[in-house]
Amino acid sequence: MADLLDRIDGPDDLRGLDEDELQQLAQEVREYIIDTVGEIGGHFGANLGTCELAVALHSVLDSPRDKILWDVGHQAYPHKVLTGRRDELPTIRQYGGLAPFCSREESPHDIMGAGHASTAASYAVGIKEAMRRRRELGITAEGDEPEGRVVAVVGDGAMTGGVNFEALLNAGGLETPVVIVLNDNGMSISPNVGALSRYFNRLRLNPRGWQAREAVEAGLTRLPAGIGERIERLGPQLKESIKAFWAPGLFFEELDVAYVGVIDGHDVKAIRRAMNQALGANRPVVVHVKTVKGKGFAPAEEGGLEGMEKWHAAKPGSVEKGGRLADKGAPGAPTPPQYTEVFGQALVDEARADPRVIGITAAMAGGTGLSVLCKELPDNYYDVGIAEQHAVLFAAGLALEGMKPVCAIYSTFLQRAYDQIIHDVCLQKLDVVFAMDRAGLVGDDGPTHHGSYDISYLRAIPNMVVMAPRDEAMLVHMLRSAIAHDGPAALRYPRGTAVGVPLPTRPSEIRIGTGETLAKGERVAFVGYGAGVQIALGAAAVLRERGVNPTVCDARFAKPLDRELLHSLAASHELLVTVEENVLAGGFGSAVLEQLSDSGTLAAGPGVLRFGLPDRYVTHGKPALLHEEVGLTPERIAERVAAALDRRESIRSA
Ligand SMILES: Cc1ncc(C[n+]2csc(CCOP(=O)(O)OP(=O)(O)O)c2C)c(N)n1
Repeated sequence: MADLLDRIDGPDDLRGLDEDELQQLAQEVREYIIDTVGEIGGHFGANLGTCELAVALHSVLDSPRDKILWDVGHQAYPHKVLTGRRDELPTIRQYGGLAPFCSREESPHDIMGAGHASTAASYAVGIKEAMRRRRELGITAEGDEPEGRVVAVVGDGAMTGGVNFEALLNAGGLETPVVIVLNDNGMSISPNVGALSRYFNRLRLNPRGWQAREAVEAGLTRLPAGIGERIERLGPQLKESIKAFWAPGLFFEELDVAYVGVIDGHDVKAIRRAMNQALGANRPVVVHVKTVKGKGFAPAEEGGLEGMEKWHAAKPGSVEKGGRLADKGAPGAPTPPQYTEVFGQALVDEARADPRVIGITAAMAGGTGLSVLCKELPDNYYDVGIAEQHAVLFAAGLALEGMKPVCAIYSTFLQRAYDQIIHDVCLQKLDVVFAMDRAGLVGDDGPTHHGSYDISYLRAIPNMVVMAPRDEAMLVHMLRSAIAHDGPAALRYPRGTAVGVPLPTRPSEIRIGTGETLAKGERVAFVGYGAGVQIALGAAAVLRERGVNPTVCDARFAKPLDRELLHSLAASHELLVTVEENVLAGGFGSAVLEQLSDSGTLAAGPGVLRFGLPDRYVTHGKPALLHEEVGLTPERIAERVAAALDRRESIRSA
């Protein structure tokens, strides 16, 4: 019954609809998302929660002249559907299909690109200030008048990110008239945490209408028989505590940001009314909207916190048309465990052996495997919210007092905490371990989430040890080694299924800065790093079929490098081939080149070929397709190595 949705080719088509029809349209968008995303997989629960919000915002605002910014963008599917991308929704997150988050290249209605949380409010303040400047300077393009309005939609999880507060403080200070819609469903991916989340809960459970601070202040002095004046006389403190009781959202009001709430986020009419009020104010306003993650999909909505967490994203084929759960069929042959799982269990084992070991996540308990630690040893576990910078500083604090913190943060999100790693952990030589899941190409989540840079950004830092396991057994050994090492140490491992080797019953420490030779051969020496070792082993196998028998080594460390191993390989082979899943710029291969060059080995020694990620953002799609696109497959590498050997041969014989 997509009567209305079929007619919506862009936000302009919403103009002719009355509020009942808008409400119906939101439900049609929801059903379409359940059917589509339930089948192909993708972000799910958050999108079912924003159907009414997207319809209401697009009906009140005039996008793209007015700017609607979706923080993270994982909840922007209804927005995509309403802005001309309805028919392409079945391609979302797939190679060549719609982007997983908002993308400036994809649509003029996607005002900012994102994927990482807590950025929208800052963009909003910048955009609105630029609009003001342009008006003042007379730089307005035709059709730009009147000045656009700016609305950022920020989840209660994303609100906990520190940079979001930097934006609010700036907006309050400048009195920039932006509207921040607080999309509050009580959930981050897992249940939201921290004092702010508790505050939102209190507001949600006890909404007192939408009084703004001015109304309460006026009300206080209008109390009967001079009570108001008496309150005034009793002093500012009592006045403040009475206001705090009567004025919801005082927290924001105190930052000079007006507050409107709590609004039912599934009532289009109510959202439109609140938005019109907020957009009319000449100062920043937070509109607090209460939504349900997974709204309209029973397993999420009725499954409590667990249901909502489980349906943050839908697996492909998990929902059939009409919202029924798909029959999973008989279980297949057992597959190797996920790296995430192996890490989670290994950390539990470490914490059991040494209670000083503490696991820290920034709102990614499930994604990092730390939910097992949370369940089994809750005293050794912290979720700090979407607050990567704080996570690292918090770890530094723990380390200063003799704890052994392990920051389990995806490679891509650790980028947020770069200064803390340099300035607060490495310079201070603190005993903090960084465990980076999702290193390398992550697949469907695309360029905002690929872990493409950590080797480069970490190996530049003094005192840091940088390592990567080639399989799940080595992951267990490396976690042990990182915890045992006195100083900062980082390990990276990829998303997805591990190799399938047996796990050690007891982890052993690996000597820092030592590589390992896996196969001895001649002419070509592959030096793999992390997941690159498996690719190197594959390439060597292809070359063996062509009559070349390469040496294969696992470097294990990008810093410090195993210089002895490198120099002996350089002395005995024509070609050194490095393989890594990181940008080539500054990565592991660069480290090898630097070492060989600095030691004078390069001039007289072997050729060096480096394989890794190119100097461009790699798109989204299944990892196999992406590996093919960037040439990081055993076959493609073997081809290039064989060609390089042939070239050397012909030069020699010329
Ligand atoms: C910097 C950063 N850290 C972690 C994440 C992973 N992440 C994606 S969505 C999400 C939850 C966001 O919660 P909220 O803003 O409340 O949105 P909801 O999904 O509840 O609608 C998290 C933690 C991220 N995208 N960016």
